[in-house]
Amino acid sequence: MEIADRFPLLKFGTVLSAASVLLACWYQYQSQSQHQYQTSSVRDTELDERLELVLSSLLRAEGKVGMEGAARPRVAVGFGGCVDIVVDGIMLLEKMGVHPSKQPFHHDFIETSEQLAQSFAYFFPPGAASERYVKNDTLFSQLVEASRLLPGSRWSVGGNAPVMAGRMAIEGCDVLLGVSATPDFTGVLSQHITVAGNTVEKPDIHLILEYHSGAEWGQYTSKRANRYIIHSDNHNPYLASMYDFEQKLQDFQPDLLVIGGLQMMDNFPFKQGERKALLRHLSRLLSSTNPITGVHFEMASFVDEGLLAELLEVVMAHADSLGMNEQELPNLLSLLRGGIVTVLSDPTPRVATVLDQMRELYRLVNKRRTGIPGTRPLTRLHVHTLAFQAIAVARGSVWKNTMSAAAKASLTASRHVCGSAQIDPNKAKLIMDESFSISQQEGSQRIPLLENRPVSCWEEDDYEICVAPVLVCTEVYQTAGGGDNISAAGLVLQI
Ligand SMILES: *[C@@H]1O[C@H](CO)[C@@H](O)[C@H](O)[C@H]1NC(C)=O
Ligand SMILES: CC(=O)N[C@H]1CO[C@H](CO)[C@@H](O)[C@@H]1O
Repeated sequence: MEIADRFPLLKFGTVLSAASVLLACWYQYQSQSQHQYQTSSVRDTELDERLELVLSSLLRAEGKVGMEGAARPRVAVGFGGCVDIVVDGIMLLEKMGVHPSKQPFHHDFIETSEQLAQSFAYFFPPGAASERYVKNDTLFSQLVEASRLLPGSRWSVGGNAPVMAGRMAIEGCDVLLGVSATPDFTGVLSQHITVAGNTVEKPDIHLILEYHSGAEWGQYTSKRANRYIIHSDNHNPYLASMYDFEQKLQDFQPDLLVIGGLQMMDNFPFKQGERKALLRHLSRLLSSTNPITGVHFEMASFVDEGLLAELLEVVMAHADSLGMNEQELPNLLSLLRGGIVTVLSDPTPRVATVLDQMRELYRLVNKRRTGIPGTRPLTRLHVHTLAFQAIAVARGSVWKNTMSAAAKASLTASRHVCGSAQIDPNKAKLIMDESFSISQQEGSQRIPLLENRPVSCWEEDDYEICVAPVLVCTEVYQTAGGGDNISAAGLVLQI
């Protein structure tokens, strides 16, 4: 049960503070763009040169670690997969006769078209990504049917695990992928990916309702481009591929094991005890993993506190490495601090804010795990945001090349969102400031962003932190799947 239903005031508070954060960002953005506008004519050439220099320096940093000649790293990735149908969200809602609701509301799952209208009205104006389970087969089938016929709709292989697996195969790894797949699905995967899992007749389908910045839906206008995802998975929540994956894992002997896609369990109507049994099984699988195999867990958008708390205890506790975005970091941290998940956070946080949150997460997670048998200390934390990449790695741990990994993660973000392997500085901007403070604490050190050495790395306590600016794509091709491509690209250079 959603905690806000039990404490209505708390929820109001959360929404209120999220709204004021968003408002603050909006003003900051407004004044920044005005500032840019006034000075742009004078600085155009200077700015272009600066972006080109940052780009060439990032490329140099990425290229410092060559994979040529080395044996292909072996990576196992689970779980789940789906077919994504990407549509224009507003067009789909209009076609379905789902009218803008006057009562925006954040529902944990969707049962009626009225709830869909309320939920969409909640996330669309701020432009916050979200993902919801539809607990009504009739409604979901109607939405899928309508999407098929919608002009401009496109299909692709989706799901966190297949996207990460795909990226790693492209980057030179041999991959074992845990997924319940149809023969068609398996057919389109890279030859370097081996599928482990049961065969299914009908794939799970995810509907990706995309909208651009400034899109209008009745009285609502979106502040930034993003997506609202709905699904009604039958296979993914049961982690059905886990058993075959587990068996093949013995022989595969991966250098790295990556777990993601567990948000498909969020708010799924399991029978009593079913979810717990599945997670117990996964927990045993992880705790019996060879200690020389690194374990990475990729966070996602979770709203079910019970699930997230359980994951923290039985799944994440076995991971040496965690990956997440700027929404998922405060969400997990908030749970670690005292137990409430956050639904909306600042979509463009400052470096200092994120680094402070990372330090706290690192400390709290390691404190919880100390002395508990079967758990591993957290030695790597990667946070991907729109403006920058930040990776913290424990000194003396197995993770290598943190500087190059941060550069590669940053370049992958630009490549993915612009939809092109070549990055065009004319389609990019830097939104990170010319220098950043490493903490919000007064008197903290400031680090300048140097164009010829854009990735900054330094040591603190028992870990090293690297921060790389992102050349933010201004002509968006695709945002969905971004986090998975970025996280996977960063990991490849660190194993
Ligand atoms: C499920 O959706 C259908 C179609 O929109 C609707 O007619 C029906 O009332 C919904 N069922 C429930 C239980 O809300
Ligand atoms: C544009 C880009 O690089 N995105 C990629 C994310 O990863 C998948 C592979 O799983 C590619 O197909 C996408 O092109």
